[in-house]
Amino acid sequence: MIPTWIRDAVFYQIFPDRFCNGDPAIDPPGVRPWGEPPTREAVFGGDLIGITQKLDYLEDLGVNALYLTPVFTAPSNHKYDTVDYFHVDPAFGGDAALRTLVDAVHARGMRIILDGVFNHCSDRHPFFRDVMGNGKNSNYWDWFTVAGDHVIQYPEPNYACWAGVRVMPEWNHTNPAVRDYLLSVVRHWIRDYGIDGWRLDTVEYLPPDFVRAVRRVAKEENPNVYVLGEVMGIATAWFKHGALDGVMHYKLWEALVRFIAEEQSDAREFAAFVRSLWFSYPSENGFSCYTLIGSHDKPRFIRLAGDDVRKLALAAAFLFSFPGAPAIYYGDEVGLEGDKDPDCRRCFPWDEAQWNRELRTLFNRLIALRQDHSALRRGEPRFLDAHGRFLMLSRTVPDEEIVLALNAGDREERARFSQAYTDLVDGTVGTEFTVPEMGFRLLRRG
Ligand SMILES: [Ca+2]
Repeated sequence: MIPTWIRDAVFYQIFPDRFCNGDPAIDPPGVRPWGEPPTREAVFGGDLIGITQKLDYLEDLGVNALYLTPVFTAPSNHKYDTVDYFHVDPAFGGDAALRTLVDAVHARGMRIILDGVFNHCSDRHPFFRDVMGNGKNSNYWDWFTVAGDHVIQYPEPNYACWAGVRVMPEWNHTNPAVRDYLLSVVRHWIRDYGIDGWRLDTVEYLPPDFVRAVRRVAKEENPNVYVLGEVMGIATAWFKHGALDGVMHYKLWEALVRFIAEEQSDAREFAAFVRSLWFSYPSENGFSCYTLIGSHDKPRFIRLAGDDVRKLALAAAFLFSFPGAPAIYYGDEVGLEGDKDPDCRRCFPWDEAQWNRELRTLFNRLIALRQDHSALRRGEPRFLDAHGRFLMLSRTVPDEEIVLALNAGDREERARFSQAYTDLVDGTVGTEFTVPEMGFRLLRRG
């Protein structure tokens, strides 16, 4: 039921308006200069043509799966307010640009998943417009939840809307016609465009049986499709009921922020929490989570870490040594800065002079090591040690064991073994290794 490719996936998350402007001719009105600090409303002209143009960059980095935040026609820069679920936004290049991108991604042996926003739409969606115009006489009246006999938007909306935001009316999922409509969207982009999965927005606000239906119809179209949920809390129930393959692992992200970025917990607390999290989920789901150190909804990790690049490197080392498909939020690999939304959605700096080269090299190396060693992708995780700010995490498959020795403290530590291990980077062999302050080693048994 869960596609096996997810165990070998390394994701790259793209916010399309901010990654690359491949075609300025289709820019929306009012585009701001590339690299200017983003505001809530600013548009920068990034598009899917730009992503296709940068596939060499992504392949060189080593990622093999893309997650795009919403691409369907919508008025905002983030496009979580869909107007037309069956067409890609013209400013992103329209349907043709998505087809070209999907085909180009597949030609490189890579995958691509899209963002499905099925909790709500835009108040400019034609069905909601119809309700606004015709009230109870609208054919779509019971597609939404309106208190009264006509829509009121000001001063307060009288209909269910996302987080009380009037421009995002919520679908009435108790109406079977609504479900059929949204499920036809799920099918369309798999069947007609060959996308490899859906990331489902705000899953915790959707009826669980609807989420289960999304997963079911997605797999009917293609059993190899990946169904990922945005779940901020503990995801056990979603897995128990077969509603999702994996979740965006925000609980692991929180633990990394507390232990490494903010130094609010020690290695023992971190390891205990991560271990209990691991055992809370069925192992096949744990291996299929999307593990992250950044997203469009959180301040950049480097900012949370007080701009200490070494902390970002340690978090990345842990992520790439832990089960789940590790994800890079565009720009994290070159040290792109950013505070909470909208600042965490800055334009990708294509001027290489602005890149942190060491960081970029580190991400390259971590991806390559993960792809070279199946233990890092498929091995069972086990903490061998966790004290102070030092931990050792083992990953084991039948013919290989790899140990991450991670030192998030300001004193040198030692990793000791009863038999010989080999450092995967510098080739040193021994039974005892120094691990520098704010540093790590990846060691293979034998
Ligand atoms: Ca453009």
